[in-house]
Formats: sequence, structure tokens, C-alpha cells
Amino acid sequence: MDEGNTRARSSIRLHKELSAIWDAPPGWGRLAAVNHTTIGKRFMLTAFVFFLIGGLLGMLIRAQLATSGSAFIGAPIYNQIFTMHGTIMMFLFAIPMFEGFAIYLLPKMLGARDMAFPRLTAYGYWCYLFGGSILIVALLAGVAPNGGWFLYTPLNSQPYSPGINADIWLLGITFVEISALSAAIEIIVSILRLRAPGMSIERMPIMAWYLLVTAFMMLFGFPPLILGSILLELERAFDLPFFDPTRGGDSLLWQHLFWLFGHPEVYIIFLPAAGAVSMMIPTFARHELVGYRSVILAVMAVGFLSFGLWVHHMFTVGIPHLALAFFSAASGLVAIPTAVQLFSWIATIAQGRPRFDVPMLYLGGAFVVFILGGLTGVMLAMVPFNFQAHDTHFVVAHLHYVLVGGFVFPLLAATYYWLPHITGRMARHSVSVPAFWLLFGGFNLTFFIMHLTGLLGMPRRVWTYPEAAGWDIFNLISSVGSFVMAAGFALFAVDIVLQLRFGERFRRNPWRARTLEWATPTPPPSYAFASLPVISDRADRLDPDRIGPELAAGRGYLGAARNGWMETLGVDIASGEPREVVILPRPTYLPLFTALATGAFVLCLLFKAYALSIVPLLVVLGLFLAWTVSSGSRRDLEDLPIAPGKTAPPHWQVERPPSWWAMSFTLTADGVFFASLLFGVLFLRVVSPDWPASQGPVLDLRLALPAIAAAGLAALAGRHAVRRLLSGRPLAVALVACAGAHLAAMALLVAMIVALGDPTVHANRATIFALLAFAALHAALGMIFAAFGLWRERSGLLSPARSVDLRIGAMWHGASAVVVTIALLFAWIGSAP
Ligand code: HEM
Ligand SMILES: [Cu+2]
Repeated sequence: MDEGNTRARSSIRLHKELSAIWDAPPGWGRLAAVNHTTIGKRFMLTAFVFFLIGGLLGMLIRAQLATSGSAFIGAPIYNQIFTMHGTIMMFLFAIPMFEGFAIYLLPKMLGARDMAFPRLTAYGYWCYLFGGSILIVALLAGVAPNGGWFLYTPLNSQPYSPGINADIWLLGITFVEISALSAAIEIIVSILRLRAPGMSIERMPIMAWYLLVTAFMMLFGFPPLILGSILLELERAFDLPFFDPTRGGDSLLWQHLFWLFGHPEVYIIFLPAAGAVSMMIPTFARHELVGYRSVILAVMAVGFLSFGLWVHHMFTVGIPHLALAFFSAASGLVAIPTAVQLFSWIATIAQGRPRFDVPMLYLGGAFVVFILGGLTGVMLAMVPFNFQAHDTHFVVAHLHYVLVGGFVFPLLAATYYWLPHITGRMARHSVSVPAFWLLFGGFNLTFFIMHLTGLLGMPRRVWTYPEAAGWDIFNLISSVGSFVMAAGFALFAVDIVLQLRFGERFRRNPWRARTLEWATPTPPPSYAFASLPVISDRADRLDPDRIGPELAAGRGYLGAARNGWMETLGVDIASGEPREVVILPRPTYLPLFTALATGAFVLCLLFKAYALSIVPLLVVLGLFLAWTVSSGSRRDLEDLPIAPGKTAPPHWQVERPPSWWAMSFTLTADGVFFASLLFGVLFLRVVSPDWPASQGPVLDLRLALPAIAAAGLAALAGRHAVRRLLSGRPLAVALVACAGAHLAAMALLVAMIVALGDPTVHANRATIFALLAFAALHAALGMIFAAFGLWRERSGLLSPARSVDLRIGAMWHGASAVVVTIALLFAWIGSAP
């Protein structure tokens, strides 16, 4: 028998064995899927459906604005429609589309078999679906949010928006955001830890850098928004006056918290798309990306800078001149790293031997549109011009040029580029080119005109305008343009369907790309790679056509099925040396059930059934604990063979497995959240005019100091338990002491909250209430962590070698002590007589 034949047979056997382990069950079992390929596709498909809904709303807006005095939709519905259009596009389309894209592609680009926390991926998807559905149902029921996608107060405060509309935004979007935050943590950990052996951090494909920076931006950008949403919901539901200027609050606090998120958000949308461009251009230019390192630096610079720009959305609210000058200059500055990327793309094309294909056509359109949007962006960053154009259709034109040029067109290019990977078929391209010209022409017709109507003074967010204004002809052209664009999207959809039905099949790598995702079979099997590649060069200089068959034959790492385990490799963050075998969880309904319970909790809050909401909350907690039942091992294992002559321990036996990193980044997000809260407290104390210097409540130090001591004790006991575990001594007493100390801290904090009196009388009390409640929550969760450690120990899941569960708990106990101390310090300063 010849060698090729044996190899083919053995690779088929390997394929069967791995499929048996990795494939989700059929039928209803699909709901239990946790695999990144499946969930990634679901994310993208769902995001696309939301895009269609959002686009439909955009068409309705344009239909209404086509002529003056139109009677098509009245003001109340118009308000809901433009608010939902913006909300859907930003939160339910752009971000989830990026998440789905990352979830589908990342492991394949990095040479891994899945993301680090597959059940979390699935949970995130269900949360997104349910949260998004709440918003759509509200739209159909006519109670959708109607105060603009940035939900400014006081318009969206209780007195001016008494209905349920704003609550739906606050709760529904927070639901979706929490899932995005968990995706961000998962993306960071997967990029840092789950790569092919030998893929050092300097060898990562450029996309991984973009996604890493984006995920970090989400880690820092979303907590302020989540905090703002919670505070506003607390104000709406319980009258805590954080934003009410008559009781020491300040509407501008909302704007700061919102734009602290909102400005980075546009880069969170733009960067993944730019990453896709940086992957596609080298393929079509047949030349590696010019200035790979400069691009990485530029992307990081964008990440940093974008957090210093939020005030440029607030130039007209009346802020000091110096601040205006600073934020204006800083806003102009982001043009530099953006230009670095543009020049790198141009240089790549110039140095290569460019080949033309449909994705390149769409990229060309993206360049033109994005550059125009960038230019109007620099205009808007100039304060005097901003005062003129603020809240006119000029801004609407600018934002669509940036979003469509920076996200939608690259996404269309990426669809043509990567869809063959998903389907295993090549696009037909028969209607792709006319579709492009309709889209490109229609887009410019729609939005270029808006610069003019804006300069002529047409405000945004008005449902109609008088004929005397003289804007009719422009608006009509703009509306016609939007229908041309819609025809383009329809043609694009037809093109995709044609590809799915009639596209030519191919085996792998149709574009002759040089990155790893093309080394999988197409469509990819659920385990992505039958064995994992060894990378000895930069990951954009590989040869998928050679690597692919080798991996399929099981010649790489982990090229055999073992114990029915879903395995992938964990590597050293910097060097990419293999460190551990990461054993991933099997398909399960738990994420779905947990998301359902979370949704029930959100609905309880929405309908103000606060007492009832305890039930789903406890169910959520219980289900999360149930997730951990199947993880870990009851005995220490020998190192496992991973390749001829090489072994590595299972992940629960190493010092810093993915879960340890996940906890670190969760605490980072928690820290950002806390810092935003402290910022809010300081902001109100310093800026708000109606802030009594002395008549605030007095924090009782006889309660505060013991609370700090108890929280510190909990942290010490937690660390002590770890030390005892590592030296093989019994540790139950230490953990019980830890839980007890948390309980004491919590009780003291609650006592202080009660002693505070009515938190609705003044923002001073409301902020102290928020600080104390945040600290109490940390103590309560600390008790759960201690109990969890105790339960793991009783179940025999801990040993000196398997200590990570306990060390994760100890991280929380430490963080909780810091939070309690700082919160009480701030509360005490604010309450000093
Ligand atoms: C599909 C074609 C689209 C059309 C015809 C369209 C049309 C419009 C119009 C006319 C407005 C102004 C509403 C007003 O001021 O009353 C608007 C606002 C907005 N659009 Fe679009 N749009 C489209 C696509 C997009 C995309 C792809 C995004 C983002 C990814 C987006 C994000 C927004 C946002 C954030 C607003 C501001 C909403 C607000 O003021 O609350 N749009 N759109
Ligand atoms: Cu901005």
C-alpha cells in the first residue's frame, strides 16, 4: 500500500474521532452548541438581521424627510424610529457583528481549536439575542426608546419620559453590553493564551493585534456606560437624584459617562474593520503588509488616544476654554495614527503586484468614503466650526461617512473575502459589481447632500420642516439616494444567495492567502484543525496549501483524540511556547438556561417587580455555580503527551491557566467601573452648584472602621487558605473565617446604608448610597467565592497542584478589601460635617 493512501485513511479516521467529540448534537441539541464556529456564525447572522431592521428604519426616516410637511409618520413615532435606528446600528449590529467575526475567525487565525471559554461564548450569544429581542418587541409595541441613541438627561429622566421607553433602553442595552464585556475578556484571553505553538506575540497575524486592542478598549469603555445606565435607571425607578440639578445632581454627568464610552465606541467599531482591511490588502497585493510594526503601534495609539477625546461631543455644553482647546487639539491628533494605517495599505499595494477582485472594489469604496468622513471629522474637531454645525445634518453626514466607510464597506469586502471560508463555495460575482455601484452611488447621493442641508441649518432629529426653509429639493435627492442604496443591498443579498446555491466548490485557500485560517478544510469542521501547526515565521507569511494537508493528517500537535476530551493548547503569552493542554467543556444547555434566567431578571426589573426579581437572580447564581461542576479533576494527572517527545500538564494544574487571566481582566473591568463611579462622585461634588458643604449625613466611623477591618480580614483569610492548600494543610477553617469576615463587612455596610436615611433627598446621599451598595455587593460576592472554595475542597477538586480555584477566590477577596476601603474613604469625606 502506498504512503499517500495510508495517510488519507488515517486522516479520515482522525476526522471521525474528532467529529464524534466536537460536533454538537443534532436536532434540539443544537441549542446546546458552544463551538466557536457555530456561535460565530449565529452572531453574524443575527447581527445581519438587526442590520436589515435598522436599515429599514433608516429608509422610513428618509421617506418621512423626503418632503416638507410630510404626514407619513408623526413626531412620536419618528422619535422612536431614529432612536432605534441609531441604537440598533451601534449596539445590535456593529458590535455583535465584530464579536461574531472574532469568535468565528480568531481561533482559526491563531491555530487553536476554539475560544477560551466556549460556554461563555454561547451565553453571550443568547444574552445578545434576548436583549435585542426586548428592544424589537418594544418597537413593535410602540414603546421603544425615543430620546435619541445617547439617551441624554433630563430628556430621558422620569419627569420628561414617564413611560417605559427609556427603561427598555437602559435595561436591554445593559443586558447586551454585559455580554459584550464578557466577549471582550474572552477575546483577550484567547489571543494571549490560545495560539499555535511557536506563534510568539510578535508573530501574531495583524488581525489578532487589532482585535486585542479593540477588546481592551471594550474593557475600558463599557464599564462607564454600564455604570451610567445603572445610575440613570436607579434615578428613574427609585428617584435617586444623580442627574437632577434641583437636588445636587448634574445632567452633564450622564454626558461624560456616556461619551467616555461613546467616543471609544466608534473606534471599537472601526478597528476590527481596519484589521480586516489589513488582512485583505496583502492577499490581493501579493505582498506582505508594509510597516507591520508601525501599524501595530498606530493601532495601540488609536486605542489610547480615543479615550482622551470624549469631550469633543460636548463642545457646546459650556465648558472652560482651556478644555475646549485641549480636546480640540487631541481630536485632530487621532488623524495621525489613522493616516499611518492608510499609508501602510497604500504602500502595500504600491510595492505588490495587485490583483483585482470584488473585495478590492469594496475596499476602494471604503477608502473614498472613509477619507471624506475623516476630513469632516477634522472640521468638526475645530471648536468654532463645531458651534455652527452641532446637531445639524452635517453631523449626521459625517457620522455616516465614518461608520459606513469605516465599517460597512470593509464589512462587505470582508464578506466577499471570508464567506467562501464558511460555505466552501466561491462567489459568482455576476451581480457583485453592479451591487457595489448602486451602494456606492446611493450612499453618496444620500449622505453627501446632508452636508449641505446641515450647513443650511437643518437640525438633526426633527420629524419635519417647513417648506419656507428651502431644503425640499436636497432632502428629496437624499431620500431617492437612500432607495438606490437599498436596491444595492438587495442586489448584494441576491449575490450571497447565488453564492450559497451555485457557487463553485473549492478545497482550501481560494485567494492564495498566507494566514492560518485558510489552512482549515472549508467549510471548517467543528474542531477547526485536526492537529495544531508549529509556527516558525510571522503568521502572515505562511503557506496554507502546504500546512493544511499536514495538519489534517495529524502531523501537528495534539493530533490524536484522547479521553473524549476537547483539547487545545495554552501557550506562553510572549514566546508562544506550549504550556498546558486546555480541556474545554462539552456542549451543554446551561448557557441557554442561564441566559433565559438572566432575561427573566431583566424583565422583572423592567416591569418593576423588584421583589420577584430575586428569584431569577438566585437561579442565575445557582446556574453559574453549576457550570463549574464538570470542570477540574479529582486527582493530579501526569503530564500529557502533546507531540512526539513533548508533554504538558492539563490546564487546571498550571499556575496561570486561562481562567486565572479571565479573573484578572474581570477585576480590571470591575476596577474601571469603580473608577467611573468615583469619577462621578467627585464630578458631582466639585461641579454641581447645589451641593451643601455641611448638612450631609454623617458616616459613623464606629461602623466604618470595623467594616474596613472585616474586609481586610477576609482578604487575609483568603490568602491564608491558599497557603495552607499549597502546603497540604486543612483549610476549611480559613475559608469559613473568610466568609464570616465578608458577612460582617456586608452587615456593617448595610447598617451604614440604613443609617444614611432617605437617599432621594440629595445627590450627596445618593452617591454615598451608591458607594456603600457597591462595597456591600463585593462583600456578598466574596462570601460566594469563599463558599465555592469550600465546596471545591470538600469535593476533592483541590490539591497543591490544583489550586487555581482558590487563588482566583483570593484575588476577589483582595479586590473586595480595596473596594470597601476606598468606598468608605470617599463616603466619609463626602459626609464629613
Ligand atoms: C442603511 C442606510 C442608512 C440610512 C438611510 C440612514 C439614515 C439616517 C438618518 C436620516 C439619520 C438622521 C435621523 C435624524 O436626525 O432624525 C440617521 C441617524 C443615525 N444613523 Fe443612520 N442610516 C443608515 C445607516 C447607518 C449605519 C450603517 C449606522 C451605524 C453603523 C448608522 C448609525 C446612525 C446613528 C448612530 C444615527 C444617530 C441617531 C440619533 O440621532 O439618535 N446609520 N441615519
Ligand atoms: Cu468622538
